[in-house]
Amino acid sequence: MLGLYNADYTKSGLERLSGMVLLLNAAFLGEGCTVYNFIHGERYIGPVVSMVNMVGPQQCVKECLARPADCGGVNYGKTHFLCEIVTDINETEPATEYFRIRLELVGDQTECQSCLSGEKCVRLSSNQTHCIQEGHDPIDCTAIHGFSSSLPSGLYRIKIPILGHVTVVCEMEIDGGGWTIFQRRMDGSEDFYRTWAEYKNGFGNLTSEFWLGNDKLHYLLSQGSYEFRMDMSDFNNQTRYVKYSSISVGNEASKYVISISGYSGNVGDCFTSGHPINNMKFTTKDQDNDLNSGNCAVQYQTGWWLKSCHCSNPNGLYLAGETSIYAKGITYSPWLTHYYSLKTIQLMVRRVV
Ligand SMILES: [Ca+2]
Repeated sequence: MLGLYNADYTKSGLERLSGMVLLLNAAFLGEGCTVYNFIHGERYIGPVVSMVNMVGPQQCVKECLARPADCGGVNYGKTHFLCEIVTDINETEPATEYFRIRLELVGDQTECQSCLSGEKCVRLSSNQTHCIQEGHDPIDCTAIHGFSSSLPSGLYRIKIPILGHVTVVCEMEIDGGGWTIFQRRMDGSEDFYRTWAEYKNGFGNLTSEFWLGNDKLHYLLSQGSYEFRMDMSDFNNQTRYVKYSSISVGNEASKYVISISGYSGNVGDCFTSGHPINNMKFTTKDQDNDLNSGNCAVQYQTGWWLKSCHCSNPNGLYLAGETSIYAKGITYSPWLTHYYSLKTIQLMVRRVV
């Protein structure tokens, strides 16, 4: 069984986002557990016995597992997707663009021995295992939160219709937890002025800024009744949120038409009044489905459910605070007008059970 976690996971607010929990292959037969600790901003001095370019951290860990004799840990270079296999892990050095992964064999299988035949033993965090019936993979973060309400925020693997296994970011603390995050802005590291195909499939980095993808969102929400919440902050670290008791998103043939209702929150409603997104289709720079004579996505450098055009622009440009540029930033006009681009914004859904 594999499990990845970050032991330093007690921070609050958006600081947590840099310390992600990653559960790799969250379903393994119980043969004892190797736990992987991510330490950001550091690398092992080595020696490095092998370097592999252009692979993800998951593949990097697999490379390590494939050579147990000489892999003591791995360095992962985020900029160039560089995987370094190292033998000696006694010495480390600061390295901004890296994280190192320490492998640690834990447990003696006793927790897993309680699983019945036909069940999988799944390690969901550093200290908890759960028995899951075959064919009962978690369908969203609400299900994972249901296994244990003490599970931390971070990356988890879920299984949704048609698309199968998908890695998602779960928010396990805000408003009771159990939220599946489908969009996040935090530092301007990602370009959100993207094409239809890119919004369809998703883009970005799950540990920082990303759009999960319209197909994934559609199939995720097709599994039940979901509520929606958006959290935002400005550069004075003030926060606001809005919440809607119901959200659904159609398939690509419908142009991902969104249905949203049941507003609450501590700032004015943007999604069911003003320029409501309710019943709107998704529009990108290369596919105009809005109600404006032009293309609102082009006009406001975004991709979103646009009417003619918007009250809030979560996927707008990262303009970082006050700006003279009207409504192209990450704006939420009832709060800070269309001349202020927010510091962070996060959109998420939770199944109503
Ligand atoms: Ca139009």
